Amino acid sequence: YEPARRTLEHDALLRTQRRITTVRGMAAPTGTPSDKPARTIYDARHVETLPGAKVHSESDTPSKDASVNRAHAGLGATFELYLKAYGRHSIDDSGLPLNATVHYGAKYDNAFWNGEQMVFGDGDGELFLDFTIPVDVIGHELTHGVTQYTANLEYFGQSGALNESLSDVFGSLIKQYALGQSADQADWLIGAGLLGPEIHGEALRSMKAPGTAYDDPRLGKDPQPATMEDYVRTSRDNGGVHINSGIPNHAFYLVANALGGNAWERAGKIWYSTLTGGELASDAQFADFSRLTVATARTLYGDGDELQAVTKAWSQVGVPT
Ligand code: ASN
Ligand code: ZN
Repeated sequence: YEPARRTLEHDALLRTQRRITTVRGMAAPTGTPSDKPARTIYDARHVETLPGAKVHSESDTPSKDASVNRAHAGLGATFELYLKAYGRHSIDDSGLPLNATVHYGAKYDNAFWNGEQMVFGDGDGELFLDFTIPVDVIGHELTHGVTQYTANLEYFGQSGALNESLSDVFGSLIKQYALGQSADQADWLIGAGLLGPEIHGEALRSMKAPGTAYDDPRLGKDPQPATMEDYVRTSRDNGGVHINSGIPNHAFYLVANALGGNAWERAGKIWYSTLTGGELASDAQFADFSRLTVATARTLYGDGDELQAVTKAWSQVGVPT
């Protein structure tokens, strides 16, 4: 479970397309983007061709296919958190239509954002179930789109782990917002309900207790560190982007837990503003990100509990500010 679907070529192509758009001075989308999502679901029918057959539109009644309905709902929950909590209109803040393909490939053990759309495998039924099941996984993948349109964090090393962590943070907040859970009520897990029935584990990752999400002969043990003391140096997984994300994940959890109440409010706003504020470089390291969250907390809330919570959290995970 450590795929890398987004190719450098693909990202370069997207950048080129954006640059051409800018150079030509094409008109920015005019008018106010809609406060409703525009969702379309496709079915790959167990092959790896995208997007597959269109099977569901925004205004359609529910499908007979539970994967289609879960994908539709998850895209909606993601659109809703970004709009209601942060005033963002879809992934690009300009009302980008949200497309998703379900039943991608045969027993495909992953979900991903390919730079343009969401893709969900059915899982093999043993290690993983259908990837449309956890709403936080849907939010995680779509947040890769938000990051692509904003800080565009390079998917390698610490900037890659920050990219992964931001997807976990907002994936979890999407679930918390949808369930109306405060920080102390949330499970702080990513992918609860995704592991097969025989697997010894509860989720893919834990933000509250990184490294404890699963321990199973088939999957191994959750490799995530919670602090810099246990930072993993590896060339696998783009330099451990899904591993070291445990450190900034835990920092966010500590901030939200210290502040209490709804995590998408103060803690989430600090993280969202840091991601989208234009000061986060695409090659940002953990300490660049931590310092920006501190500056953002001060800008948004002054010298108070929020600033203290953010500073203390980074210190607890061993990242300087
Ligand atoms: N599910 C993986 C992720 O979002 C797929 C990938 O893009 N590496 O991190
Ligand atoms: Zn990811």
